[in-house]
Amino acid sequence: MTADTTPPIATREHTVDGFVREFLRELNFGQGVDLTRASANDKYLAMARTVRHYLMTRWLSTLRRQGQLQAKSVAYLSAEFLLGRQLDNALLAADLQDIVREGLASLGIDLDELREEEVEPGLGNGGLGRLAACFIDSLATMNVPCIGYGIRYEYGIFRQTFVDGWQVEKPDDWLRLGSPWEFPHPESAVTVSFGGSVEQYQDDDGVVKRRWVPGWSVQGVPYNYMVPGYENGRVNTLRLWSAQATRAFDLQIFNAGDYAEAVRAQTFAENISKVLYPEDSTPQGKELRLQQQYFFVACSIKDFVDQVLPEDFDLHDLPERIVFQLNDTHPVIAVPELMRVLVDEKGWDWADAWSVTQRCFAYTCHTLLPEALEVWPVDLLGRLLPRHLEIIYRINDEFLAELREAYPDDELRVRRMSIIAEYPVRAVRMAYLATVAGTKVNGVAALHSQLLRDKVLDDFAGYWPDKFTNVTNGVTPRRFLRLSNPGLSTLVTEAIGDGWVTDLDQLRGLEPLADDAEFRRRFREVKHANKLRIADVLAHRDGITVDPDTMFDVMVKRLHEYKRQTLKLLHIVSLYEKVSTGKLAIGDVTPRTFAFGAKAAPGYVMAKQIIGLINAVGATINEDPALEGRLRVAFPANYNVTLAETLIPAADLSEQISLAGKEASGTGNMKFMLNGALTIGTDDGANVEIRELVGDENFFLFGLDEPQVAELVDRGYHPSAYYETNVDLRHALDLIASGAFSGGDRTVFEPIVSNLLNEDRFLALADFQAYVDAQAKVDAAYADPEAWTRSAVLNVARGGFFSSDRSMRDYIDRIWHTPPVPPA
Ligand code: B1N
Repeated sequence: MTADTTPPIATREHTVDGFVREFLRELNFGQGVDLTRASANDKYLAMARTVRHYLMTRWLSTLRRQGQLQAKSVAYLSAEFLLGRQLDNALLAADLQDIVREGLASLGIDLDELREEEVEPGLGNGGLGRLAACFIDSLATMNVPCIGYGIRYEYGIFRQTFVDGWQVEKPDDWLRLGSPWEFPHPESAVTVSFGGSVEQYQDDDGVVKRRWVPGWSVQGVPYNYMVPGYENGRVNTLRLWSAQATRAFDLQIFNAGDYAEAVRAQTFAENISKVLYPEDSTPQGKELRLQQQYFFVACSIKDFVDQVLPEDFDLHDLPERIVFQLNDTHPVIAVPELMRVLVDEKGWDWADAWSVTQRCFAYTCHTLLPEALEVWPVDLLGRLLPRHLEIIYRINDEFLAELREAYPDDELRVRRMSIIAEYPVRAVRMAYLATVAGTKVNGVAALHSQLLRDKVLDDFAGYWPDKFTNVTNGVTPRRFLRLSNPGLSTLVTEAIGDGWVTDLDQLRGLEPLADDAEFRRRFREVKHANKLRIADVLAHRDGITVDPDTMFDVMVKRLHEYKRQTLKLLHIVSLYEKVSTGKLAIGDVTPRTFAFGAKAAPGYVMAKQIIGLINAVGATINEDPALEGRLRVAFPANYNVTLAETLIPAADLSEQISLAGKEASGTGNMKFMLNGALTIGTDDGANVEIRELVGDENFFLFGLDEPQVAELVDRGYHPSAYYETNVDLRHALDLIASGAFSGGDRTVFEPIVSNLLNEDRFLALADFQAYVDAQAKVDAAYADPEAWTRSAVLNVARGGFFSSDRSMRDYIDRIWHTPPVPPA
C-alpha cells in the first residue's frame, strides 16, 4: 500500500517480450492449451484477453477517479449498440498494433489470420445502433464520463444468406466460441418486475398512496465492456443486461415439485434478452419488445441509483450528476420508471419527482416515418406495467391541464398534443412522452430537425421552441478511417501529421493537395489497393469476382422502400436493356461494379422481393458474356460492420438516393465521403450538409426536394404517368415484367412492378429521369481521372465536420453540459 492508502493497480510491460509472456500465459493457463495444439480460436481468445489486460489499468483508474470526482456523466440508453469487431480498436487505443504483430510473428502466428476469428457483436440493426457505438467511442476519446446501457442479446441481427437469390435468415449465435471482451457480474444482478396490479394503501402518516404489486420478476445480470479512448488513458464502460430467472421464483416452483414448470419459467425469463428485433424503422408493437425495453431501462436506473451513485447521494441533485440520453423512443419507459422509483419507492411528492425527472432526460428522434413512431396500446402496457400506465396518465393529465391554460380556446390542439392517442386504439405515443419529459429534443441532421419542428412535432415546437435543437450525426474517424483505410491514413498522416485522428477538422489541410498531381496519383494508388483488398475478400467470403479496374458504385444500407434500392436497380436494368437491344454500344458504357449490401426485416415482404430482384438482375448481367468486364453486380450476403470496413474504402461512388424528407440523416454517406467517394444523392438527411460542405461541383445532386415531394403528393401522384411518357423507364419496367430475370415467369416480380406502377409510395418513378441524368454526369466526370481524384480529395478534406467527436461536442454544448475530465 502507498502512503495515501490508495491500493495500487497492476500495470503491464509495453514491450514485445512482455506481450509474448502474457500471451503464452493466457494460452496455457487461461485457454489450457499448448501453442502447438492451440486452435486458431484458442489463439484468438488468448490474444484478445492479453490485449484487454493492457487496457485494464486504465479502466480501473477511470472508475476510481470517477468514484472520487463524481463528475456529471452521460448515461446513453440505447436498445442497440452495433459495436463491430473489438480487437483492432483495442489495439489502436492501447497503441499495441506493432507490438502484438511482432510478438505473434515471433511465435509463427499471423495477426491478420487471428483477426478473422473474431465474430462481430451485431447488437443492432443499422444506423441507429452504429451511431450509439460511434458516440461512446468519441466520448471516451474526449475524456467525457459516459456509461452506455443496453441489452446483451444472445442473438444479434440475423445472419443473412441467399438461397436462389432469396434472403434466408440464420440465427446469429455470436457467443458460441466465447466472448473475450465481456466481463459478467452475476453478483451485481438486479431484479426487475412485471405484471400484477396496483393497490391502494395508507402510509405511516395515514396518507393514501398507490403502489405496484408485481406479478413476476426476472434478474438482470450486467455484462461490462471496455470503451477505450484513443491513446488517452481513459476507458469508459458499456453495460449490457442479460435476463435470467430469479432464484426465488425458480426455487418456489421447484420446491412445489414442478421441475418442468421451473425450467419453463427459466426459459421464459431468459427469452427477454434472447434476440434483437430485426426491424429497422418499422418496429412492430410486440409485447416482448416492450418487455425488453422496460427490462433494460429498469436495470439501468436501478444500477445507477443503487450501485453507481455513492450511498449518501441526495437524489434531488440527480440532474447535476447524470443525463439519461434516450436513443429514440425505445428507452422512453425510463421516464415513468424514474417517477415510480422517486414517488413509490423513495416516498417523494409528485411535484418534486417530476421536477427532477424532467431535468434528467433528453430525447433524440431518429425518424420521420409515421409508421416508425412507437405507440403502445394501453391494454398491453397496462397489463405489463400497470403502475407505469397510471403514472403516464397522470403526467398526461397535468400536461393537458397546462396546455388548456396556454390554449384556452384551442381544445383541438390540446387533444392533438395528448400523450394518449384515442384512435385506432387507445395508446401511448412514446415520442410525445419523451418530448414532454425531456429537457431537449433533437433530430439527427439539419433538415431532419427542421422537419421535426415543422411537421412531426410542430405543436410541441410551437409550445416549447427552445426545447428543440439539432445535432447532426457523425462517425468515429478511428474505426472508419484510421483502422478501415490504413492506406489513406498513412497518406494523410504523411501530408498533415496524425492530429486528424482526434481532430478531424485538420483534414482541411489536404485541400491544397487536391491540386497536387503527385498526391492525386498516390491517392488513386490507395483507392486501387483498397479495391484489390475488397476483391480478395469478396472472392473468399462470397465467391464473387470483381474487377478492380472498374468504377465501384456502392449502395449499402438496410433494404427499405424509402431508401429506394429499386431506383438504383431501374438504372441498372435500363442500362442493360439499352445495351442488349443495341441502343447503346457496350464500348460507350463506363465499366462499373454495382455493389449492394442490404438486409431486409424478415417480415417485410416487399423488401425481400427487392432483394430477390437485385440478385436476379445481377445473375443475368453477370452471366452475359457481352457485358464481361463492363457491367457487374456484386451483392455479398450478410452486410455488416466488418464488411463495411473493407467495402467503403474501395468505393468511388456513394449512393444516397432516398426520397427527400424520409432519411433522417444517414451515416454511411459520411463514411463514404471520408474515404474519398463522391456522392450521388438527393436533398435528404445529412446529404444536404455534405453537399454544402463539399460544394455542388463535387456532388451529384438529383431529384425532388422535400417541398416538391410534399407538393406532388398533395396534388396527387400518379406513377403510371411517368411510365407512359418515359420510354427508357417503360422499357426497363417492361423488361422486369416480361420475366427476363425470372426464367420467363412473369409472376415472380409482378408485385414489385405493379407496386411501382400503381402506388410507388416513395416516388421512384418521379425521380427516375433525374437520376439517370445525374448518372450520365457521373460517367462524364469519371472519364477525367485527374478531375475526379481532385473531387475525391476535396471530399476527404471537407469531411471533418462528420466526426462523431463533433457530434459529441454539440451534444455537450447544447444538451448535456458535461465537461471533460482529463486523466489524473
Ligand atoms: O437512425 C440513423 C439515421 O442515420 C437514419 O437515417 C435512421 O433511419 C436510423 C426502430 C430504428 N431511425 N430509426 C431507426 C432502428 C431500429 C428500430 O427498431 C427504428 N433507425 C433509424 C442514426 O440516426
